[in-house]
Amino acid sequence: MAGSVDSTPPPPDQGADRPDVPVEQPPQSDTPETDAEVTENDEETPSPDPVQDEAATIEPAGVPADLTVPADAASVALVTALMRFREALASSSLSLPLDIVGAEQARRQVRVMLDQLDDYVLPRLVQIDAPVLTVVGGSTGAGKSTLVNSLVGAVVTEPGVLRPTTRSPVLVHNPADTEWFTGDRILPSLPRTTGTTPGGIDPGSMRLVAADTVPQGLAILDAPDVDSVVEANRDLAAQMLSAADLWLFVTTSARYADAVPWDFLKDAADRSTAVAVVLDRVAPEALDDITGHLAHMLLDRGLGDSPLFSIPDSETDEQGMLPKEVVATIYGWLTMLAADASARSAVVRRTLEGAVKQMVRKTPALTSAVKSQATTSVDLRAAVETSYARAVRDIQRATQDGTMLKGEVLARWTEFVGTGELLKSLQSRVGRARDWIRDTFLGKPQLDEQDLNVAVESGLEALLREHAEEAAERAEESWLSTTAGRQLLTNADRDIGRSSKVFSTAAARTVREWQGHVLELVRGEGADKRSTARILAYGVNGLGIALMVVVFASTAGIPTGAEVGVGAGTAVMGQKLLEAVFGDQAVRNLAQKARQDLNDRVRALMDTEMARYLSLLDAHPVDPDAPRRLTEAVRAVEDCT
Ligand SMILES: Nc1nc2c(ncn2[C@@H]2O[C@H](COP(=O)(O)OP(=O)(O)O)[C@@H](O)[C@H]2O)c(=O)[nH]1
Ligand SMILES: [Mg+2]
Repeated sequence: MAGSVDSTPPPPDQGADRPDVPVEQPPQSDTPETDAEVTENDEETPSPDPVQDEAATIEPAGVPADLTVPADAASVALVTALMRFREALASSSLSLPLDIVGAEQARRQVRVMLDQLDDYVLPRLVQIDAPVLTVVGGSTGAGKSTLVNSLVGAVVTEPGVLRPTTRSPVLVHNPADTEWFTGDRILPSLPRTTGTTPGGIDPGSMRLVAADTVPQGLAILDAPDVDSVVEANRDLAAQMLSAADLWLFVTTSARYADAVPWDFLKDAADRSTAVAVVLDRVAPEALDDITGHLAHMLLDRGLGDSPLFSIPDSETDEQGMLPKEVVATIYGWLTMLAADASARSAVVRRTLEGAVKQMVRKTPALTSAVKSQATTSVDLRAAVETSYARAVRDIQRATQDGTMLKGEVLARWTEFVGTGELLKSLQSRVGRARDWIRDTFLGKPQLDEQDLNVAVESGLEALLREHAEEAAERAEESWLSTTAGRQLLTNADRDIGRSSKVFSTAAARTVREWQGHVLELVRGEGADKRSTARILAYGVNGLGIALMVVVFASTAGIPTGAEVGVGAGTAVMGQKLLEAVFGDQAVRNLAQKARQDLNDRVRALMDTEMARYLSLLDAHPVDPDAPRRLTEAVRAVEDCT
């Protein structure tokens, strides 16, 4: 509900604290009146009776139902392109999760662009006839609120020394323009409050005040200080300035060279926003010097065509207002602007086009920031994958090149197959090994394979553990060497640089399951009766162990004759034993299958270990397609401008 302020200054006893005057506005036409004459209240609404000022308020009619999309095809195309661009922007904001160089800036850029599209560009394009929003901006104490009150001729916004930092921004408009502002057409993130009492305390909302001294077709927004000590207020000030059709930038003769306002003015110049500058509290004798200098500064910074107004230093009255005559020029200028449809449209189009062009200009840098995210994410993943792939490869090698046939495994195996006799037999007459094997094993299926099994188990487990440790360590190291990697590791288990807590158990299970699978292979191979009989004769466990030994010696080569050494040589016995039972080809197949199965299990085991790293990365997803979408979307916008 918009409060209303009379054009005539209120009598002293009523003051500015007059309660809300209930007013209901007629639905806004598509093309608001261009002349500044005050529109009277709708006749359906009883004229406010001064005696019944505190009567119940009437709900405002809300957003105009007939939102108009600009009729010309070019504008429609631009709106469509900008909506797509908005979508691409919103999705790229999700694709900036990694703290790499330029990420924070890019995130900010996305926020600023989204705000600007929502707060200004899209609503403005869709409703090109909406009143010109003049945002009064500047540093703390520059005199913004005083100027707004003096222009409106009533205390609508709180000036003063008290300076509450959490004060809601105030938007003053003509009563006939109410409908343009009550809805969420512009600055949709700010809920509206109404009422004429200045100094609302909710900084997250915007107070609407209807005043018939403000010409129809133009609204004045008293924004928070651009240099407020409260960050939220500074952000809000920036957001409001980017929602402005026109900036009325207030500065004082003492502070016009301050850096912060010029950062904003520079941004306005970059964006070709329409800006008018108000130089406040100028001592008459310094007027020429200071305005000359300021005009020069504006020219230097690309704002040479901005109107420059000066307000001579004057006493404020008991309501804190400046004398009418000192603000008359600004008031006259604003009124003229409001009354002139083509001047208004020129201001709006200039700021609108400037905003769109600035977005187009700034997008490539944003796109490359999004691209860097994707590259970084790929790099981080690759570092981890490489580390674990190496572990898998190393284990694969060590389980085939004879490495496993050392120590305890070798000792148990030689114990199992016997040493001296067999070796001698192999060395002198390899061809007779088969006979020996038959003689040795036949009828002794209950040989104690248990020890050997345990030795294989613990040997393999130790191998897996060693490589899992190394992989984890390498992965952590590589992540620690990058900013984004360090960021991901902050959410990690402290022990991520080591194999996981459950690794030992998982590795033991993997080995046991592989051993089980090897036995299955052996059992499954004896399909015909003859081999079944032999398998029974030699024992499934014994044959299974022989197969494991063959696997462990796969790439070591099966030596013959004089080359036979202790490690690889003992594998020959396994090979011969299996060949005696299954035949050469079958043994090759069995060994191949057993090897493949071991590799698959090792890979699965390491994948689980690696998943600890990848899940950290997956918690920061980057869409690799985001840069392309952004580029295409901005190109479409560019084509419309
Ligand atoms: N004498 C004098 N005081 C002013 C003038 N403009 C602002 N002030 C005072 O300066 C203080 C800050 O003004 P205010 O309008 O609140 O500044 P804002 O922070 O930019 O909104 C208040 O005490 C005002 O009364 C002026 O032109 N002349
Ligand atoms: Mg103020």
